Amino acid sequence: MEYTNIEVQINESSAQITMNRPQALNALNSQVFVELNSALDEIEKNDNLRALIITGNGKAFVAGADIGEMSEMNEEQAYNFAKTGHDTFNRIANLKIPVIAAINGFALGGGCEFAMACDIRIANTFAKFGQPEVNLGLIPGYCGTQRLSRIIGLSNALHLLLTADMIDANEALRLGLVQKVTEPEDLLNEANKIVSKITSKGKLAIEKAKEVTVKGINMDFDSASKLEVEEFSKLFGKPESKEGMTAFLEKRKPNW
Ligand code: CO8
Repeated sequence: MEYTNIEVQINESSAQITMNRPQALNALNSQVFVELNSALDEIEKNDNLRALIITGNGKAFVAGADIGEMSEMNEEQAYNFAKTGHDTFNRIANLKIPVIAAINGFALGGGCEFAMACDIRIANTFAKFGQPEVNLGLIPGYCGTQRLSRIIGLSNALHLLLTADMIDANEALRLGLVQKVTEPEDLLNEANKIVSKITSKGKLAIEKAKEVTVKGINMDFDSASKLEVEEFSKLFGKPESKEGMTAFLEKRKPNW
């Protein structure tokens, strides 16, 4: 597919999606979701990929769902638009490979929800976060009510959701919404450093560490513990763990 609202870069072992609708601060409209899903198809099919970076062009990561498009919607259309966002972001959250959001500017409303569907978030000092939907007489519709409270806790989430306050990158770091803050020129370097660390580990171990953690947070504790034991023990039947442990004992780097 030819992309006009996003850029997709496939490297040897990682991919990057750059949101590229800067004239509308990368706002999410129906066409953006079509392109995002097509990029995800491409990424899912490529077994060489070990990590995905998502970032934005211009002064926004994503400034939310497209308010112009939403203003024309009836209830049914809004339901479908919200469902498309849920499905797309759940796809990202459940992607086998880790996803790093490199947040270069505004991450508001649907943009903050997009970032929260990613596994790790780093931000530059220009980044701003918030769930301003109540300013529009709306609530988050891409799972922000659920992901925000799981990431920063119930009261911190309600504080942001109910006041629509916009917070800067350092406040986001303090709340645990992002894991690192960088200078603007260092953002992608830092994201790629994380990618390099991830790609130096066992491929299956990385996939399973993500899968069990992401699935587990939405399960009851006993079921999630059971899932961990099952997936942990299955790794002992794989050459990757044999090589990892042997390499440690032989005081050498694993040859995955
Ligand atoms: N949708 C559409 N266009 C947008 C959006 C948006 N979310 N954000 C910015 N733009 C456009 C502006 O309209 C403007 O266009 P134009 O130049 O044609 O007038 C252009 O981008 C540049 O924006 P500004 O001139 O406003 O730039 P500023 O630097 O002055 O301000 C802000 C930046 C503070 C980010 C400001 O643009 C803003 O407040 N944007 C809206 C932020 C917002 O409210 N986001 C939440 C939207 S609601 C949402 O995301 C719900 C998600 C769930 C949806 C469920 C589906 C039904």
